[in-house]
Amino acid sequence: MKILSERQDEILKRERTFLNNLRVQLVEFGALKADLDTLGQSIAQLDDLFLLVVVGEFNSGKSAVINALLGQKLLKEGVTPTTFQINILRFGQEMGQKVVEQSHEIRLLPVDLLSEVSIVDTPGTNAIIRYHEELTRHFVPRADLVLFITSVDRPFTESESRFMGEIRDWGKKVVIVINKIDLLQDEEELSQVETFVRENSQSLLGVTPEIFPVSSRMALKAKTGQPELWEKSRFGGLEDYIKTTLDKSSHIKLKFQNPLGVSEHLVNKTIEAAQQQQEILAEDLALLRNVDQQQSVYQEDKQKEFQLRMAEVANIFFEMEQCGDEFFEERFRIARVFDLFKKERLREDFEREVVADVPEQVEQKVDELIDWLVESDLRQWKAVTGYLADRQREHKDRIVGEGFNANFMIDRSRLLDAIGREAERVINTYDKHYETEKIALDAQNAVATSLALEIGAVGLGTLITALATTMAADVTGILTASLVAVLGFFVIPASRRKAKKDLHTRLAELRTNLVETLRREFVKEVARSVERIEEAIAPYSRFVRVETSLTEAILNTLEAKQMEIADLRTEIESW
Ligand SMILES: Nc1nc2c(ncn2[C@@H]2O[C@H](COP(=O)(O)OP(=O)(O)OP(=O)(O)O)[C@@H](O)[C@H]2O)c(=O)[nH]1
Ligand SMILES: [Mg+2]
Repeated sequence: MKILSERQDEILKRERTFLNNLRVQLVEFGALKADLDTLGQSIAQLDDLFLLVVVGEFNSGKSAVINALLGQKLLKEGVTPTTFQINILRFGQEMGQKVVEQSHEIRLLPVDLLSEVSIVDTPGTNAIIRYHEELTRHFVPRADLVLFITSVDRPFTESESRFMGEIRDWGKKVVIVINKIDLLQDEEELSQVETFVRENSQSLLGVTPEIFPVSSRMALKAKTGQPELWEKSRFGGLEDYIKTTLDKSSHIKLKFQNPLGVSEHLVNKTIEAAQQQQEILAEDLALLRNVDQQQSVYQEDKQKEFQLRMAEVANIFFEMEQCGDEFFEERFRIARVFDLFKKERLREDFEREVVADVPEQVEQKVDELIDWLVESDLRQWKAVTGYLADRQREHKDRIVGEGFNANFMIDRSRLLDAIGREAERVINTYDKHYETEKIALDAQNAVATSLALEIGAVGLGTLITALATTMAADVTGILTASLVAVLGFFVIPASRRKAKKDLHTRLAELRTNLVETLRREFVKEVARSVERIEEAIAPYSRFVRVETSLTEAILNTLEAKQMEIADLRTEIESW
């Protein structure tokens, strides 16, 4: 017996595969349990594309009729109550069974017919009370056809007629099978039984149902090696009837389309959620780009500011140079030649007039620079934290539905919170004094090292004073030494020139060295500050990047599913 055409069968297989894959995908995407259940039900519906429910008194031969339909003795038959629970028979590549709840069991059997119709075998009507609820809720309402089995030896028992009344109330199509006709002597007896059953059921149902007298025992034998018994079993009529009742194209179409409608709804819902997520992520990405930009602007600003401040430092040195030139012009004169021998005095004068407060001025400039650097580092932290906090607030009130993007929203929120807390911690514990001291010390040590001076924690000013003083000693020293040797008119202008030149060279060296060293320190500091902020937001930016590509993949998958649904729909429409 075959109900579906080959094409329908193929579409059914495709649809089943599609639905099962979709379910796996939706589980992966974190779909809601309720949605998964709905999909599960619609898959089960497709698994039981047609549901044939077989009921009747115990021993009437329900299991035997099913065996005959399947063409194999797959169910246990017996003269005493044999079937103790509701068995739902479905197609399976391999035999198998699973208990679904306590009251019914799914048996998977590798019989072709079952891929088109699922059959429910039930315990005898006298034992049915226990399963009543289950049958009412699960099977009879979904049944496409109810086969009511009664047997010639005990036609239409009391419990059977009660149960038939219920089925009628469910509005189900009932077909009566009078089983075991092989037990009867002749046609006469058969027609007596038939009349009895017809009259009883008619008064019960209000209509005359289809009645099929059969011998399921003979039918099974006919299918398993004794084909000559087929006619006698009269089973063919029953099979034809089942086939034509179920094979209604429009009816099948509806059955095929229903799970697709459910799938489409779920896919669209998930796409919507994914798109929402994508929007949030796009904004997140924009924010991160903005922070990036802020960071580069911050770095550039620092560079510019540094150049300006260093130009001021350079200026101090130029002024000192001029001052030095004037000093030498003024002192290196014939008229004052004897003063030049007073080396100590000369040195002191140089210190007082030329070096003067240059070291303090330079130190102050550098201190200001460091203060400003520390201050703007803190400002940058606050700015970035501010962005993130705003971002967090923006979505905090958003109702984080359940399912799909709930986890995403929670993770994201948690990350932003963590960063917020970290930033807050940094800002609260930011010790400006300590930071400033540390940078100042670093800078000073760097300058000392680069000038090959062994001066500890004495401050940049002391350092420059020391250098300037050595310089003065040198200049005056050279001068007096040459004066002692050749005291003459020509020596003085030459010495003056040499003193000036020496001073210029030394000052240029000092200036370049100082500025270069400070620049290196400064660049390092700025980089450190940028890096610290970047490190703090790294988990968030990683999350945003990963989620962005994940969401895109999900959307691609779901869009492919939409196409597949449309495709299956067209196929079903056009068969
Ligand atoms: N002679 C004859 N015996 C049959 C026929 N069909 C079933 N039987 C026998 O009747 C007995 C009951 O058959 P089952 O198929 O177990 O009946 P059931 O309705 O499933 O019974 P429960 O599961 O106990 O409710 C078994 O011994 C079968 O071999 C038939 O067509 N002719
Ligand atoms: Mg049985």
